[in-house]
Amino acid sequence: MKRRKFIQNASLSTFGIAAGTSLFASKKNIFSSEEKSAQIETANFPLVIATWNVKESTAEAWRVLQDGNSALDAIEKGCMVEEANAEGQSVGIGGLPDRDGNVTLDACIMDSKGNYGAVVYLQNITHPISVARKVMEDTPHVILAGKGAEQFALSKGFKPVDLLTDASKKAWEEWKKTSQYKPIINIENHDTIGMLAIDKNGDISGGCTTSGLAYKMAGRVGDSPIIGSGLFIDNEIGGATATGLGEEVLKTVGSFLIVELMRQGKTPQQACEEAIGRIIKKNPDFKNFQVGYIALNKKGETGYYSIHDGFSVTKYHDGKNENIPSDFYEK
Ligand code: SD4
Repeated sequence: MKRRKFIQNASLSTFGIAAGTSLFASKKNIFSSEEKSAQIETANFPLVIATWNVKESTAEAWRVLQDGNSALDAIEKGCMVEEANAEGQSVGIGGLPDRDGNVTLDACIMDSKGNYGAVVYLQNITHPISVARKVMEDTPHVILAGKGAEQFALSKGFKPVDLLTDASKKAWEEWKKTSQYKPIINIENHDTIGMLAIDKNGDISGGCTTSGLAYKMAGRVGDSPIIGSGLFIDNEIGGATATGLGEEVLKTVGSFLIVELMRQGKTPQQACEEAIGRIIKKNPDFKNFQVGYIALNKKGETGYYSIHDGFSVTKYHDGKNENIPSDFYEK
């Protein structure tokens, strides 16, 4: 206690000595330079970035941001577009099932105040991102799982839906002929959504929604709904989110790691690269699986990186909605 107080006092007085004279002598200058930097930074707002090629989702999020709504609203509405797309086989309706033929969804959402809500192993509901938001806003908890999550969703007026489409059922029946389980690089079909947004006020929120790995064991939960792994936001610093083989993201708590690296001064790009490097160092099998990260900092700067070729991001900024290929480690 004493020591901490001493350190606090010491740093305060150091600040006073180092900056004191100019601070008080030129208060006016300080304010004007702050205003200047605020101008430069807000020029980057609003902005939305998401994993994979999901232009319709980012366009919806952008529209919500342009209307002056919060980053949180933009995230929910943007993610909902892909969840409702029955052709996408890794999010919401149409997602590929587990090995028993059940479509089970994971999602989470985190706002600029540090609030978080998630659902794991949710069945029969098209919009897990919205249920996650309800968990965050309407319950004293942060994660609801399985039947309990489904009952909660129904109690909130969500309609029960059969999420297994003919195309996904067919793919599952084909898979059953060999029942060979191995993560296939980029099986994600390029639409598992991790999304980060910064609104006009410079506040950051994020979301992540997925049907998880195709043909996973019944009961398996991935990184996407787990705070710090599939998603993390700290509105003082920035946010990060992940896609790919969730087990590897979970073991390295990837999104939290990226935000902490940015806190230490790394750019979003450097932080994503270091988080991928951490996985590569720990798991020599990295040639056989994919992980991709995206990150956004408080200035509206972005970064993205993956282990293998094939990962891309969609960024809506300055009126432009672009799908951009990511740089990657394994060349
Ligand atoms: C998972 N990370 O359940 C998810 C899958 C994914 O793009 O992101 N696919 O492991």
